Amino acid sequence: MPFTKEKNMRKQWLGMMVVLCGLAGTVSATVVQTNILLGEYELAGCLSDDLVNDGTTTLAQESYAPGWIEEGSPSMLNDGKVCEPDDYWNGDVCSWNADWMTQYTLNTTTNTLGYDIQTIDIIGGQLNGGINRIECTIDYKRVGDTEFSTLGYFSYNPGTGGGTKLSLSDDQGMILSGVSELKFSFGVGYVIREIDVVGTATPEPATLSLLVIGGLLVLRRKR
Ligand SMILES: [Ca+2]
Ligand SMILES: [Ca+2]
Repeated sequence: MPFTKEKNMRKQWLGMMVVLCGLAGTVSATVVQTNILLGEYELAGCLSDDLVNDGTTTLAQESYAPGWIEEGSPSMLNDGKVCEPDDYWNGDVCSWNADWMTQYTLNTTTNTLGYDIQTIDIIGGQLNGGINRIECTIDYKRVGDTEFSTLGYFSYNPGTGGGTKLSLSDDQGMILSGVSELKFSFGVGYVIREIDVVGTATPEPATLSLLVIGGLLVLRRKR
């Protein structure tokens, strides 16, 4: 094969790798927010096996900003419950009177590429139709990031009714890829009961690797 032709083929493969890598890193085409309002004395259900739930192998660490908790505890935000059986009125809520942040570090020891996030649900509301608005800024880090990036500020204030749920998804099926940390920042005076983050370990780019290896083998044979 003439040298220039081989060089051109290498350039083509390099270009394809760049395009494929770019596609693999594409996230968050459009985040879709869905608001759910239930009646008084009704609460949305939650998950106990999501990525950030207490006790799951995918959650490595959780931390909270210092502040004044008015009622409950931030640990109630990921305990897999929305109420206590013996305290249906206000059990399993976290409310606070200062700007507040809760942060979840995902386990990247085994899943070294982080996690693909499909949905994020924030569940809140007093059962008597009292405070049920949800306003939250969500920040994230991907594996290797030193600084947080902002996914967005999301709010839902129905002004009436009981339990609320702010649900985020993506029109392409994945909100973020390769995530290692998530941070939820709230303002003053919310009643939040659970944060569910659904996702899976970010897969090895097996298809991409096979394509690249295959291309290199073809080039090697033709030399
Ligand atoms: Ca949960
Ligand atoms: Ca809870």
